[in-house]
Amino acid sequence: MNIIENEFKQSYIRSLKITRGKSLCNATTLDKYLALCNLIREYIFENWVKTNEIYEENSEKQVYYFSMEFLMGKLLVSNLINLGIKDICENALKELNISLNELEEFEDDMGLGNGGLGRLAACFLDSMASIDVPGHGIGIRYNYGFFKQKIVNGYQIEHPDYWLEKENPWEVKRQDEAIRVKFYGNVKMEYKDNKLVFIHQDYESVLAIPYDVPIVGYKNNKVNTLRLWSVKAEDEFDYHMFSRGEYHRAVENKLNAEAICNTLYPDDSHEKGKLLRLKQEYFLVCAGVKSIVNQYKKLGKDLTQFHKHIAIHINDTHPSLAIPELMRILIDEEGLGWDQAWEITKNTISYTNHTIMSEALEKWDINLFKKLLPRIFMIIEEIDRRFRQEIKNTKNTSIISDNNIKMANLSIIGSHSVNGVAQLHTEILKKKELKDFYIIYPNKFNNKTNGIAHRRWLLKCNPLLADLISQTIGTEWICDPIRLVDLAKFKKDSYIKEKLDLVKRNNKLNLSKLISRKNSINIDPDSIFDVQIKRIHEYKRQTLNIFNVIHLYNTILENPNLDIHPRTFIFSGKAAPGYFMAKKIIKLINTVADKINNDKRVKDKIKVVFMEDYSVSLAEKIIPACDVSEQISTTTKEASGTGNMKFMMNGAITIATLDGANIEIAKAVGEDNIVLFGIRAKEFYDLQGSYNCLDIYNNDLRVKKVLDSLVNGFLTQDHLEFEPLYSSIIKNNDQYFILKDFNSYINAQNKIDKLYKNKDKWLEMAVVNIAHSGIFSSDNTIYEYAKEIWNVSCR
Ligand code: GPQ
Repeated sequence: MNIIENEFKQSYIRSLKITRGKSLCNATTLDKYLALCNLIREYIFENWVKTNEIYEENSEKQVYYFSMEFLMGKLLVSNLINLGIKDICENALKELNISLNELEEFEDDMGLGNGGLGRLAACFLDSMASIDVPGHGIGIRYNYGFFKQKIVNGYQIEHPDYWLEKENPWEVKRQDEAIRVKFYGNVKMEYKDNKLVFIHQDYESVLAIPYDVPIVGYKNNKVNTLRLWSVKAEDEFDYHMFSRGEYHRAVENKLNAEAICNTLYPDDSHEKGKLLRLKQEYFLVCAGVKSIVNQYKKLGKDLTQFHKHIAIHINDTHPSLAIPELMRILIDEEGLGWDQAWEITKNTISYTNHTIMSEALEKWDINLFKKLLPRIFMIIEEIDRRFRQEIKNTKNTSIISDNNIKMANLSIIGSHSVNGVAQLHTEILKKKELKDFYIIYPNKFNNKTNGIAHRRWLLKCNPLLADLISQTIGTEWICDPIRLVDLAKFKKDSYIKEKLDLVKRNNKLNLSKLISRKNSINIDPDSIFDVQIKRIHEYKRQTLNIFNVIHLYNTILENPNLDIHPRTFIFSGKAAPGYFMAKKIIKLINTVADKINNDKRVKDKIKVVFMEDYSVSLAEKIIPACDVSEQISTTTKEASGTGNMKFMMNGAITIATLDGANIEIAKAVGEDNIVLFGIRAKEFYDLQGSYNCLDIYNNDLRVKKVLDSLVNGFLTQDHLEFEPLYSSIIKNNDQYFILKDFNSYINAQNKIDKLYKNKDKWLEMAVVNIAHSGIFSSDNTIYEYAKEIWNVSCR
């Protein structure tokens, strides 16, 4: 053991003593875990203070990334890696008979997000800190994160995720920086010194309390901040009621007020128009913007130059009230005129659109809105009025219409940049969904293809592969992911390919063990691991995947000697609690799994596994073990996808539709190194109106057999169980083109089987995929945001 490890050991024992009051021999897992976190905090805080000093001294422009979701996962090991002390720590702990792995397992996931959008925000924080962008997250500290999923009899059951049960060692509460947030009431207008002023009165207010989480850059001594806001009822309003003897109402009011931060809405890409959600959105924006303005003024800077020092980015429209809120502060509190405030606001704010699906587009009923946020409503009305005055035809572009406020329209009008998240998505925004806006503001629109934090999604989650890569091409790729391309030279190198095969086999063995523990299913680590893990959604087409499995099962029953390489189909993902069809899809997967896994006639040629409670940390275990990455959404529907990037980076071969970032992945690796299938965007649009899915159902016997098996008792005695899935396809004329793409998908799957049988070719494809995954690091994405949207410094 070297000196540094020895020092770490001593410091750790000291930390146990002074932060937990324990010695090693009577420390529990909680003590051991918290003592380690507390020690690491010390290292982090040193750099946190220094980073903030540098930002202030150099007066650097700061970026604030506003998001209702930050799906951070676990922080312990990622912090160790970024500090550059993981090995030291791991070895020192080993000396003390403590397993770092076990402590990592003990940590709760910070699951403050639903899926892609929230995880993107987390990846962006990692990259901003690591490439020296002065960029911070602003979010909500939900008491309950994304629900925990249990599978009971094949059905999803939701349980609360109380992630704060153990104290959270990664946050610092700063109640002295609380912000007052006002709801309801009315606005009085009066003239003061010949100027019209707006006074918000008779409001109800709550306090927003910030909790700061340090975001550690990779070995660059930079530590940025994720500021999460929690809520506290105002003491005085309790006090008045208590003194009037209205005890119960006072307590009720307090609980009501504090409900704002209780739970994350679990409906991914689906907007529900609920009052509490609107409260959450305004709460985030009001507290976030005000604290930025406070800090800005504290530094003595001139408010008219605000946009030159501050960039505010809104992650989808959820934080779009930042626009009227900044206007309100500049006008009502700082006394600026409308035009000047408007220029500052537009130049401060930029907006990312993450979907074109109409059910996800946020709109608020004006009556509900006006009541909750009277002053903000007035400002939105005025923005809309001025827009209508300036633009002639505003049929699709006005902010207020049909008694609704359209948040995407507000976001576009009130910002200087609007971006989509993959090339196809941005093209669809410009040419179709937001065409009328593109005509008005051609220069606002731009593309920023999503990316992933390659340090978490390769270096951390797949250490064996990371080591192999570093031994082969050096370690530059860790800070400069494009360098992964140097691996391409080795695609014919049998030594490297053999090693890669061993790494994959090892990861598959580990996952097999986990599946055996969790699902009590024994799977063959030498089978093809075919994986679809993501939110359960009709457009993501888990149904198409399971239809192929049923078809394959039918084929094996007809031909027991079918020559295929054994395959394990792995699924994981959560359905929104109120999404009936998605829950049926989970039940269908589990029903098919039960039937096939227990049918001796299948002779282990195929197995189906549904892993419960999908999360960031579970993804970190599944992805390194994957051979086939399922990215099979209906074309035009998946704005980008980011799981697709994680899989290719870990050497999986993608089976994909030409949708979202799949198209760019195909371009990067070449069509020989990905398996594409299905209709393309043009055909998708051309087919609208002319397609009839019954033509396929009646003419393709395989399709008929699969669909009928949902309702004829083949899968389950209960003929009604899957009837809704069956009839939704038929009644909605196969809205997601499952039947349309079926044949093409089956052929693609057969192609995968053939390719895998040539192991040498397969490994070559895997090398090419890893080599070309570097462009999908969020470091690159953030680099482009920094240069082209935010105009801030970076490495
Ligand atoms: N996305 Cl609008 C979400 O995860 N949640 C949402 O509410 C919306 C979008 C996803 C989108 O479906 C994926 O295609 C993207 O890759 C991801 O956002 C990040 O941009």
